[in-house]
Amino acid sequence: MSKKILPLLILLVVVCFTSQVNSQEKASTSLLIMVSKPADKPLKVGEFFGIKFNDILVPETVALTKGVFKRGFHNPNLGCQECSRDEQPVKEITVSAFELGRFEVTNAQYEVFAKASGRENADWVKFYTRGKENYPVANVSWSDAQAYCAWLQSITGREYRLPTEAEWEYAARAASTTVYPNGNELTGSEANFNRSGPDRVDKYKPNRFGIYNMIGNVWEWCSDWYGEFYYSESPEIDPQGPSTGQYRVLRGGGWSSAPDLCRVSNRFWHNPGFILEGRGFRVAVSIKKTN
Ligand SMILES: [Ca+2]
Repeated sequence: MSKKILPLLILLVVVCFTSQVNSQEKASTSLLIMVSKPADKPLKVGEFFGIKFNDILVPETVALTKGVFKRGFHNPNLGCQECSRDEQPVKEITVSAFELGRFEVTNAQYEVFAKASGRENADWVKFYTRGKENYPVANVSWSDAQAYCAWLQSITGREYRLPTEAEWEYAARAASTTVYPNGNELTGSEANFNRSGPDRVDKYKPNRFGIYNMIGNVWEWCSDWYGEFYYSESPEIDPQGPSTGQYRVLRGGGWSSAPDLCRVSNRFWHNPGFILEGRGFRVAVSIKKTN
């Protein structure tokens, strides 16, 4: 009898052990899903966009390969009213591989930093409504955005920073050569513009690179100083903007912008301390070159 029972006992132990391992794997996976829910799916209370680094919520990024694109306004025959000479001349620009936030930085992500750095009572809070954790952080200055990136760098050891203007346009175009990423017109089903407030960071379809809301929702701070004539003199590989200046660049237009301001080549600027409701940002991460 014992010869018959022994194999059954062994089988039972193996089944129990396997079940425990599977449940641990499932628990681990569900923890990951909790913070990196696929976009366009409803989030439950307490679920936030982002990934966890040592249990700290940080933005999810998309790795972009090195590429070449034509920077500037390519379509002068369209008679754009808002196009200015700062979008000329059109040049082929090479951008090295880098990572860019899949979404604009959210209130939930920024709040972690605000608590850690004592900025809980700063201007961004005046615009932050509870329940809007997955909306873009707004009312933040270029200096606030820089401080957030520096904090991310300090806790992760990764080179978080703001994207350059060239990186921003490369990612926003996603290989397009038109006025907007999907053509020469922009419709209300593609982006949040001409409206009264922000939308959740995954509200509209992503572009060809899998990145959301490059156009509209919040204007996005870039790392560069603004230079009106910079496109005439800039290097063609990884331009970083003028070495000095008075204003920092913003791109993409925001929820209250007219469509012309949301053109993918449009350039805007503010003092680095300037704060307004429709201004936010997304992060970039440098990829170390191996050669
Ligand atoms: Ca945006």
